[in-house]
Amino acid sequence: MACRICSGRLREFADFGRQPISDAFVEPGDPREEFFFRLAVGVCESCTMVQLLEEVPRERMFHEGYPYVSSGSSVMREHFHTLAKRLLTTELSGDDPFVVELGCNDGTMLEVVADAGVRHLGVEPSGGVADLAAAKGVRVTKDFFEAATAARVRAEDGPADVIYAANTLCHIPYMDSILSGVDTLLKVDGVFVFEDPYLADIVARSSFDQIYDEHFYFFCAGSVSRMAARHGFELVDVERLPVHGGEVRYTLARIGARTPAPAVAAMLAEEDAAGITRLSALDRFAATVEGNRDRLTALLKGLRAQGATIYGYGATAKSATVLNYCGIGPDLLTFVSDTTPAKQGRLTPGSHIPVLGPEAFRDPYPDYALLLAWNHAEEIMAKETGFRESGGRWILYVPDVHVV
Ligand code: DWN
Ligand code: SAH
Ligand code: ZN
Repeated sequence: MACRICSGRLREFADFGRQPISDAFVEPGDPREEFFFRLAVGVCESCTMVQLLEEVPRERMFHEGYPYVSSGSSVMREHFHTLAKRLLTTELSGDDPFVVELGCNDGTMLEVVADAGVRHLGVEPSGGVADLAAAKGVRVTKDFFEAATAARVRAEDGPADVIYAANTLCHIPYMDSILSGVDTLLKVDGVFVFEDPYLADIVARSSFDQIYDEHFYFFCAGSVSRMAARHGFELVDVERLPVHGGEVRYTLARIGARTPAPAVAAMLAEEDAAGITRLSALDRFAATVEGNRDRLTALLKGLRAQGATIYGYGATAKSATVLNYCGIGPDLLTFVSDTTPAKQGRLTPGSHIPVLGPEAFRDPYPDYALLLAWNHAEEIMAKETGFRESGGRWILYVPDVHVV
């Protein structure tokens, strides 16, 4: 396959084998066969964009039954509320400003904009979560954002002051259509702000489970600035974020419209010095990941052989990669605890471990819990102090396999 951004040659550096749709939790007894694809990742020799080598059709992932809700973490709710207030104070102009969010999910960010009485629109193809947003008073259209959607919104609502997307842009392979859509919809001096997992953090922390069907691109400042330039945009600001294991918030504006902040050049220089998109660095990442996979599997098997009970914590989309790549099934994890109603009572995709509500985690506590939602470690450990008090221990595999 050629680079989805520039058609350059892709060099594969990691292969996670046959993987299911990460958010397709299986109804017990459902006779339909699961869909599998080859999860492999490569880097473009020309534009340095890191990307998946196989693309899963979008309707298989994002549909009426898409289960993930942004509001499942109190830290993320706070994160989006803070961001929304910042956009409202810094990015709006004129007497009737307009804010657009791509992938607004259950409206966790836009509810603040709606409550402020500011004109807005969420573009969200997954119908179930879009309904949750609408129930909060958020105006939402159930569509995939692309060039045609942008043209329609522009015709109906006029141009946007700001287009925002969290953990969504990296999910969308068809970037030409997206960026030409942003060009159509954005005011002349408007900004496109998006935040996604940062390649440098993934490599530094060996957080290989950020790689799954939905995460098609792994951005860094270098690849994003080249991608932006193809459509007449430039990177004018970057900000590192602690959420989801390390992300960057990128701000794009039309070339020449804004003076780039010093943080942009600093991040570009840092990336060059570290060589994060060099094949040698990415090969090293892949080798580390293989070692961590072997250590994690050996640890879980050893504990089970001693008679220890182990539950999983957080039926994340990410965990599809860990569970299927490491061959972890119901023989090793009794069940996975998760607060999301749409995941409970179902089985994890491919690995078929039951998902139960958080009350099952406490009744009784296991000896060990594999923290699949490691990106929410602080929030979860603060909430589950009873588990540690009962003598339970957490198993983590990012940045390496360890027990706390
Ligand atoms: O990029 C994406 C991110 C934003 O969300 C999407 N492609 C899909 C999804 O990825 P994920 O499922 O890996 O995200 P999280 O936020 O790591 O998922 C956390 C899971 O853990 C949720 O299913 C909710 C659950 N949870 C829980 O059971 N107890 C979370 C918290 C904080 C808790 O206390
Ligand atoms: N922004 C939320 C949700 C991230 S999950 C958060 O950060 O928590 C990714 C979301 O992107 C899903 O809700 C999915 O339905 C949506 N999505 C996928 N493709 C899209 C597209 N082309 N346009 C708009 N949203 C899209
Ligand atoms: Zn390329």
